[in-house]
Amino acid sequence: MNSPSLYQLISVPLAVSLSWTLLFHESGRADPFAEPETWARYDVGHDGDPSNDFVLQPGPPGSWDAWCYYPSVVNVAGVYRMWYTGWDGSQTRIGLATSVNGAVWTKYDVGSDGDHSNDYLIQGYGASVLHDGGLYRMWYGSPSTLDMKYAESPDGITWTEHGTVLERGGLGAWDSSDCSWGSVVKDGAAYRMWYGGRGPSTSYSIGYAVSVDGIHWEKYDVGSNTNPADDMVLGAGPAGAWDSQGVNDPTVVRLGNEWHMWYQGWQAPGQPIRIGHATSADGVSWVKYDRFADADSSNDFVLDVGVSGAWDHDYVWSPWVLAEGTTVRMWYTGWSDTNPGRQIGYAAIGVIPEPFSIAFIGSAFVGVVAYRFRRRRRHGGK
Ligand SMILES: [Ca+2]
Ligand SMILES: [Ca+2]
Ligand SMILES: [Ca+2]
Ligand SMILES: [Ca+2]
Repeated sequence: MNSPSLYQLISVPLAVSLSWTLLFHESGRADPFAEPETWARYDVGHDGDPSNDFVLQPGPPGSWDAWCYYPSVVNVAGVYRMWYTGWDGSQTRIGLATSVNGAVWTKYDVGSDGDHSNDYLIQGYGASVLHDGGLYRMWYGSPSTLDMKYAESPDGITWTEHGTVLERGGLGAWDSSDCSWGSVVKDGAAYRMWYGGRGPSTSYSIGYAVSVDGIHWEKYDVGSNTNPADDMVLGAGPAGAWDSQGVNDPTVVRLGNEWHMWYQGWQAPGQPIRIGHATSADGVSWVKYDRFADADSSNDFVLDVGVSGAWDHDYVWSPWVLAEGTTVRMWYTGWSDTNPGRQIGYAAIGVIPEPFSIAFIGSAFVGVVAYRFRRRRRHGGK
């Protein structure tokens, strides 16, 4: 599986068209890069009430999507399509919802029968979908084998499964117990995947694989030592860090000449799960964002849990990010013990789209959210 030629093939530097910085300057906004990176949550109902701010309604109790989580979103011709995971208490399946603004979603009615009980498309969890060459292509977790399967669809609705394309590592590998939670990006002639995994005695970390066709993948060998124990490219932070116990569920986009990853991290059982951000020039060496530039890694998450009473007061995780012009959008999973299902929320940064500016969260923002993607060398992303 170790083919240097494959890496040589995809290591050609990307052409950088219009830089992210330039886009913001051309937008005419004042100081859009001030710290800290601050995401605006969408206020469902425009009522200032954070208890109702999930954008995808869960199905009825016992239904296939009584929990809704792990969103993957693409924008095709101005319509957002979200594949999300549903849970009925015993199994995970993937369904589809559509939206024209990212905030108001309509679930796809399989069979056009008004019956929601059959509205799932495929067994699995944690989809990553690309619209690629007229096809929808999905990489997703296999509930039975905890590795990565692949499926194709002409319309995003009817899927043909092709089985496992990324297997768990062997004995001693960092990802010998779980190898899923992917984010696949097409980059010229190459496909790049960042994915979550763990071993029997290791916490979740994030690895990297490349492919020329999206089907045959080669895991990246960190250290070029043929040792799969050290092949994670982003790991838990040091003691005291907000993500000291593990990281998972990456979503990766390219902005300017850098890769940007948002991911979930956590400190300890019972502590919040939050969302953080890292950047990389090559997809392998990642630098975690140092919020407030204070070399203190306890505060480096970029999306904190919601306020008391919010629908997402206890955990926020599984981000999915789309960068579109001067707006970066995030859909994410949230949970609170007063709202015990799993639901999907929506946040944005940059030039905030219209749904946010109508009646945004108190006085926190006035149309534009200031932020900055800083690069601070800290603990090397591992
Ligand atoms: Ca609200
Ligand atoms: Ca139906
Ligand atoms: Ca290695
Ligand atoms: Ca910090």
